[in-house]
Amino acid sequence: MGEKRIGVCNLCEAICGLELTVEGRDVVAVRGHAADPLSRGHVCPKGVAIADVYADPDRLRRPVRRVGEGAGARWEEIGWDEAFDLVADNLARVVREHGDDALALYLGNPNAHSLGSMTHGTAMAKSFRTRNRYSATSVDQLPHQLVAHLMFGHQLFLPVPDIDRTSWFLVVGANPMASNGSLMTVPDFPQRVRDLRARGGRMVVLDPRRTETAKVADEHHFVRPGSDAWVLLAMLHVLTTEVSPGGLPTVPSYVDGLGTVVDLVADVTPELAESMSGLPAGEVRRLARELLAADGGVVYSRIGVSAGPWGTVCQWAVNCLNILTGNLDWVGGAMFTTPAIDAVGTGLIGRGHHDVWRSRVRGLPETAGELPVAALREEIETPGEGQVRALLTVAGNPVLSTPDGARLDRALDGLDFMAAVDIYVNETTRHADVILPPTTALERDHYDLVFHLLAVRNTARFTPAVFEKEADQRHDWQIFREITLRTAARLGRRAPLRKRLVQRARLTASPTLLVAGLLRRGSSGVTLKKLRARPAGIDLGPLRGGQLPGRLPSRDRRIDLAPPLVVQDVARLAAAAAPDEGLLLIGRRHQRDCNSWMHNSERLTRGRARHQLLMNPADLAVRELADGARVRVTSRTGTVEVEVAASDDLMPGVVSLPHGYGHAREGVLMTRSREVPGVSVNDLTDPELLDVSGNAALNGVPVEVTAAG
Ligand SMILES: Nc1nc2c(c(=O)[nH]1)N[C@H]1C(S)=C(S)[C@@H](COP(=O)(O)OP(=O)(O)OC[C@H]3O[C@@H](n4cnc5c(=O)[nH]c(N)nc54)[C@H](O)[C@@H]3O)O[C@H]1N2
Ligand SMILES: Nc1nc2c(c(=O)[nH]1)N[C@H]1C(S)=C(S)[C@@H](COP(=O)(O)OP(=O)(O)OC[C@H]3O[C@@H](n4cnc5c(=O)[nH]c(N)nc54)[C@H](O)[C@@H]3O)O[C@H]1N2
Ligand code: SF4
Ligand SMILES: [Mo]
Repeated sequence: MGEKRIGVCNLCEAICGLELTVEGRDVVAVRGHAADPLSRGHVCPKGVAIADVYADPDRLRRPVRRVGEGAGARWEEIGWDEAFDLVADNLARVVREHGDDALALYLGNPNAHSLGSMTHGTAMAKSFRTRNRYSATSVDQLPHQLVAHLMFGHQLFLPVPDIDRTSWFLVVGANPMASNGSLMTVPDFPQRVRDLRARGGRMVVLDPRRTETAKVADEHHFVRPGSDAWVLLAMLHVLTTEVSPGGLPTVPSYVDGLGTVVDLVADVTPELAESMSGLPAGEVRRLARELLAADGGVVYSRIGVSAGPWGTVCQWAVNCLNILTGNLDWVGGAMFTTPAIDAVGTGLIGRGHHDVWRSRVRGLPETAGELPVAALREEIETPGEGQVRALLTVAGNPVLSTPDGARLDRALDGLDFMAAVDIYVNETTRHADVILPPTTALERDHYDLVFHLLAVRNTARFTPAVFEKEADQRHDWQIFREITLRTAARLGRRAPLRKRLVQRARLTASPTLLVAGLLRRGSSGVTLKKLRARPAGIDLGPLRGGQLPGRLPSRDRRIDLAPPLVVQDVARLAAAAAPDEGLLLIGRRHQRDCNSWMHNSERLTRGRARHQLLMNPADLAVRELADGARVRVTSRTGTVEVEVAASDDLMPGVVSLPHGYGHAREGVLMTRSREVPGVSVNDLTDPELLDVSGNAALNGVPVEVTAAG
């Protein structure tokens, strides 16, 4: 029969509540938790596969150390104490011999999904005084954060589409039917869209591919990759010059810089947008007018745009569109959550900053203390003062997830020392000297410090570990604590006694204890005790409008529509040539993929292959290529060979590969993953193609496709 336990899925931003059936230490069934006020019983195939991660025989449970080099290398289990010392000794040695910046840190996506990473991982990162801090942020949402910092005064004060009440929803460069939403925690997107349409609302999608989301929308329009900026600016043009001739749209009194916006978009006509994007000028005009007329409308854009050449301009334009049409902080528009733990308001996460220093080799600006990960490879390879000689990765796989991963792969061999906090020997961690594996989702307590902040409804939920960890396992926060304290001790870094005691206390307190304290600091009335009594979660109601300007994090409580950085980049855009006439490569996600790491699950990888290069039949025909043929795809940085699949869903001139594939590499110890066909799209992406924020432009990469062999 089994026993029922409540769990939570940490595999995407939807944070679904789970109901697990367990027998002893085995999970025998996983279902959505119907009583959960946010996810309402939703679960996707990945949520069920969370049991596969827990049970995976390939998953590391004890530290391992690499013995030998190259093909002859093997992994030897070692004790925790020995592993911690090995890491601390080597990190401290490199810092002592070569300085603070010789140590680099890369934080991957699952950190955002672990409470222990949020509470203790950030403390560890701060304790390293290196400028070489990198994360998946700069291949993902960096433009969103930079724009929020510049316009609202805090990098994580991010408006969320009020999908449950909107009547007009424009989705640009996102595919929530597959991704389940991003910077929009929206469990059960399919049902919420059905509800939207049932109440007479409309969803419109702009995407170079007719995606799963496009197929359930009222309208879908193709746009050339990398051209959204012209479309969004032209919509602003319509609002500022065509809809209100002679006058200006009205904006709230706490908004500055409208005149600059009007000037910036004066020449970006819908006709210009059409020539750049392929979207007819008449449609651009209609979309702008529909947004203005909607009773609660919202523009939402995500990684198809933020990981493109004009990510920052696009995210800025999206905010401007929502503000100029009266939809920011308004029911049915782009709204701000009021979470029980307000990581923004309490200062738990800093406001952010930009360009306070630059990377050593290419002079790329930092944002909020991080450098663009597209610069990591050159910082390892280029000799000189400040060269990276040691790397610590935490829950990341930059060899598959960052541009020109193939070259980074080779560069990692040149490090003096590499350590990883990770649960697998993957394409990246295979280069490590030592890997320290933490417990996984079902073995640790969880309260979501990140995604309640970005959710379409205000809720709070604490989920105790489903299984007690085994005695010889460690939680990630315990690993971070040991690395921090032992490395600092070896470096003889002695902060003033008071500071040291506070730091030690903070590192020693469990994440759960810290959550209890943070809840007490909030004004929601939610306590850890109440959450323990109601494990499904506590509903705090729909998003609230009319919170501005009171809640604006900017020091003057005003919104800046014209940050100089954006103004300059719009000028650069105005001078840019039309997009390349050749083929442009974009990425995609599938419902049963999870970035680069769930391919070890049998239930997620059986069935029809989905790794192929998708290409419009007309583009195949002119190259005399057959559907299913093996083709060679070449970009400035690399070449891969892969099967091609004909698809009418692709805009002519555009090809698409999913990211997170390409596991068949020497030394990867993931039995099933290695058999999954496919190549890494990031062997084709280009670290020179960056948005002004430093985010990699992974979408819209010029490529050529020819017959293989
Ligand atoms: N071309 C292209 N590239 C992309 C993207 C794209 O759309 N196109 N998307 C980008 C985006 S949005 C992202 S977020 C990045 C992701 O890139 P990364 O964050 O670098 O990599 P992931 O694939 O998420 O791999 C995470 C690793 O963490 C490990 N792991 C899983 N759970 C845990 C845990 O609980 N603790 C620890 N310590 N380790 C764990 C897994 O073994 C896995 O190796 O990829 C980016 N790269
Ligand atoms: N199943 C699944 N879910 C996931 C993940 C996963 O790997 N698998 N990863 C998670 C992570 S880390 C993230 S960040 C989110 C991302 O969530 P989403 O942003 O929804 O990610 P994608 O599904 O990659 O959607 C990006 C879309 O942009 C389109 N696109 C590409 N280039 C352009 C362009 O120039 N203009 C426009 N308008 N569109 C363009 C692509 O065709 C694609 O449909 O998903 C999360 N959820
Ligand atoms: S939608 Fe996301 S959070 Fe929900 S079950 Fe699927 S992977 Fe997990
Ligand atoms: Mo991401």
